[in-house]
Amino acid sequence: MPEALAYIGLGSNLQSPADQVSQAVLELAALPQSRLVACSSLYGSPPMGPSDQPDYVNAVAALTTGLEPRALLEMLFEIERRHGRERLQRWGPRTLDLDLLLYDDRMIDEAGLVVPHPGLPQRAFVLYPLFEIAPELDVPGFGPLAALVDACPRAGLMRIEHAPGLKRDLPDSFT
Ligand code: A4P
Ligand code: MG
Repeated sequence: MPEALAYIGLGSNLQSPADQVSQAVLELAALPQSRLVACSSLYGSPPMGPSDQPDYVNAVAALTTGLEPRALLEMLFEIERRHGRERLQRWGPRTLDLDLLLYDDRMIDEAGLVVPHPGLPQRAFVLYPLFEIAPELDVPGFGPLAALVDACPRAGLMRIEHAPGLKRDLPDSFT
């Protein structure tokens, strides 16, 4: 089947968040029928939701993939499980959260799978890293990414590291 371009949001605020996110990027790169084509810097961000939890590390990765959206989502859950993810509290702390942000220009609204991810348009920790790797992007149903970024305050979001470890650890096919 033809390849799609998918964007994945990564977030962690437990057990060495930067390492969790960096490791997860490598696991995304290793998914079947898929190739990592871009990855943002890591960003530190204050928690959205309950404030009695540590700050988050967030990033966005881009994959070309032959996997259908459902199959890709299942593999994201599998990576979350490998990182010891427990679903305890909505918007609560987590070792790893992977969100399927975009899948080509598809709009999907099914039980358990909504694309574009509903949080995307108003979350600085998604919009800014996404803009770093895809400044020209149009978000289906929401318009130019640049306009969404302009309308969204940074809310304490800070770039902390430039795609750490990637050059060292990624296969040669990553250019
Ligand atoms: N789901 C539907 N569509 C999607 C999609 N496109 N990608 C469903 C991923 N999952 C999707 O997710 C709940 C359900 O969403 C899943 O069963 C899946 O089928 P979850 O990750 O188990 O639940 P959650 O994370 O507790 O709730 P929610 O509303 O998804 O939270 P978010 O949006 O994941 O936010 N603060 C900062 N600074 N940075 C963060 O990354 N993250 C969260 C969690 C809270 N605060 C944060 C951050
Ligand atoms: Mg989630």
